[in-house]
Amino acid sequence: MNPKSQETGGSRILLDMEGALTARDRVGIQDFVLLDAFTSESAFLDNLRKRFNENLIYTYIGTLLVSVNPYKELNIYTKKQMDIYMGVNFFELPPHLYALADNAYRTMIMESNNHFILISGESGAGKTEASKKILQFYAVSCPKTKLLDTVRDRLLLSNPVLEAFGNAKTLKNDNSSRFGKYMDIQFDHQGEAVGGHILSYLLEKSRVVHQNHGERNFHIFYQLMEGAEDEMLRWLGLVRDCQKYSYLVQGDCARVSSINDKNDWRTVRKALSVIDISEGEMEHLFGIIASVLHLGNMQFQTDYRGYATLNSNTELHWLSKLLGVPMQVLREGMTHRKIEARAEEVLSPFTVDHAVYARNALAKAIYGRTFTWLVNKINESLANKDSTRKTVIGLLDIYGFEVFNINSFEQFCINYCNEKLQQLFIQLTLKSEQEEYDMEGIEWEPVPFFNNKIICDLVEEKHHGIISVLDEECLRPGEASDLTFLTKLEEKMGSHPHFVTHKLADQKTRKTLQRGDFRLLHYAGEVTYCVVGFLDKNNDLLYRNIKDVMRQSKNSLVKHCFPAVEPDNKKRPETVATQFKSSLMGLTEILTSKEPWYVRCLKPNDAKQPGRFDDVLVRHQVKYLGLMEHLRVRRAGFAYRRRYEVFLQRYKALCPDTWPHWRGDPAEGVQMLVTHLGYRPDEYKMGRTKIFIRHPRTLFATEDAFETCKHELATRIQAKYKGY
Ligand code: AD9
Ligand code: MG
Repeated sequence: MNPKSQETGGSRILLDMEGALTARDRVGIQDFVLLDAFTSESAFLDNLRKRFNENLIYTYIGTLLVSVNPYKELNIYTKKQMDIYMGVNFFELPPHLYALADNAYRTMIMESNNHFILISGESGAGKTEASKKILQFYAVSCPKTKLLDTVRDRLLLSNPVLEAFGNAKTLKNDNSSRFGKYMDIQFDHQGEAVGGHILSYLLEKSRVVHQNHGERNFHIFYQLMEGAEDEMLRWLGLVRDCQKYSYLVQGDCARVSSINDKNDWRTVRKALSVIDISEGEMEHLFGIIASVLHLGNMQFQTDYRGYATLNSNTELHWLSKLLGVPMQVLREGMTHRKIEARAEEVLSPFTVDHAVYARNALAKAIYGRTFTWLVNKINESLANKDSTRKTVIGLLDIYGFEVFNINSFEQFCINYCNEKLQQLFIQLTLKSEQEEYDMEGIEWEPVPFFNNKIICDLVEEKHHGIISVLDEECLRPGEASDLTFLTKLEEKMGSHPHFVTHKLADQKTRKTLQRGDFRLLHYAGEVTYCVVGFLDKNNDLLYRNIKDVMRQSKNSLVKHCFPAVEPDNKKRPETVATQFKSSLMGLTEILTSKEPWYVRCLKPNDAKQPGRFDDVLVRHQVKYLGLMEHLRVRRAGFAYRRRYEVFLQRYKALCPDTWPHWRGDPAEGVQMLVTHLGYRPDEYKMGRTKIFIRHPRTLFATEDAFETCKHELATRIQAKYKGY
């Protein structure tokens, strides 16, 4: 433990809290749990607002951290601040991300186990910023005995790279994550960051070919256009003008005041080389980005037979060069598909609509596969070759819940993912907390809460959920359509309390729905989804002969992305939604095997402005994130619990009756120990297998006493052996 906390006795903690009390009227309270009279939503909100107005954006509910996006730079993320928070217990300093990060880190070291930090909140609430700050804290503040600067640089610089390729400006957030990211930071037994591993989840590929008004494509396209040297652009066959590229103009907002694409380009270039992407690979990588833009400009016209032909050879020329495929092969691939007829393969020409569809599918596939390649490259560079046992802290930063005027398959997946994370949160906190008290025979008042499992089931249940119905329709090509999908949903989900359509709705609600819509009542609010495109996006079909064309590429990166034997070369590859569902199940498994920490991010206003705290908006988030329920459970319950054996093993030196060995029943030993330490009866309860401690401060005082005891023991041993 840090020397700072050795100086800090339990009484000092209490003094600090009293100090906080006197300042309460101005700056609010830093932990909702520790103070009385905080049970109403309005009081909760008052406290958040007060603190927000004082630039105090963090508040605790026990060990959960609530964060309100300040939408302005605060001077609280400096190296000095990091040093202050290193090794100091919760509640000794104002709430901070660093305190949470540091406590997770120290618990990991102390207990040799794995942890994760779940960062949640809606789009624009500050999840990605929080995850970056935590990563910086670990990279900068952890001990450095070996020369592992490269690992730290790589951990940090993986961020700008993935953001360039996986983030974009949306109407909600100028730097919106369009993929989910789970990152393990690996630590060795000395607590040094020695490696990392990233898992990415469902990139929103459709953005490559289509953006809504006011939104952009992925940042990397604009960075390349703004930042690349003239010579590079010439080599890629590009001109420095976004307006010339069909895939970049649809949103009509290539420039964003909060984004400096030119600077970001420099950062990304540098970062790519730090994560071990060679010059040759970079050439291929930007060749692919440029080829996506050329694909977007490829135009077709109808020939005299009604089939698609290419308008010009310009794009074909550049594509052939950049993708390393002969022009003729590419031309054929873009305008025909191969079909099998009587054991023979014949070429069937596309109509213009078909050709545009195939072109967009190729652009999405190339981009999506390149993104996967990039994640793998980053993982190679973060991999720790040393085989000794490591513990990890996982950081989860995923796309937040979002509602637009028109919501499609992408929002359906994103919101489903948030629904799953909320379910996990409920399971790990509210539900399991209550179950544990029951199991341990601890008396307490159960807290009612809304369990969103019903919505998760509606989406994902085998044979009955929305995803199953969607997959069934995807199995009936030619017969099924987005509208037959909707009809099937109406048949199957008709009476579900969280599902409604135009046909099923009462008169009042019907007015708010179109015929091609279905509405889900999510935990975070209702979202109306337009079914158009659901089948297509779920199938994510790429014609086989286009894949064959890509396989002939001379470009090693393209070849890598389109291997001769595809991993999903089964008869019928899994649909996008089903793959996503499985990957989320995998994520849940990863997370449930670790110790959780939570950061709940709140968005103070929809205008992305500093200093504005919109009560209605924040109240809604407080409600759906279940913060009040969490507070009630925390207030009714016990902040810490330890198995008797673990507790006794750690603190037995503090009591002459349990030191050095306690041979009796561990529960009796713990009882003896806490009586000796002077725990008041209302401070703890003895369960069947664990001791439950009401306030963290009680445990901290014990921990401090333990540190002092260790220190004294070490001094005594030193003195004893001095003479030898
Ligand atoms: V999304 O679900 O990926 O669309 P996030 O990740 O929750 O969303 P993000 O972290 O990207 O939101 O934050 C949005 C913007 O708010 C950032 O670009 C910053 O401009 C601003 N922000 C967020 N957190 C902070 C902060 N702690 N300090 C200053 C912040 N600005
Ligand atoms: Mg984000």
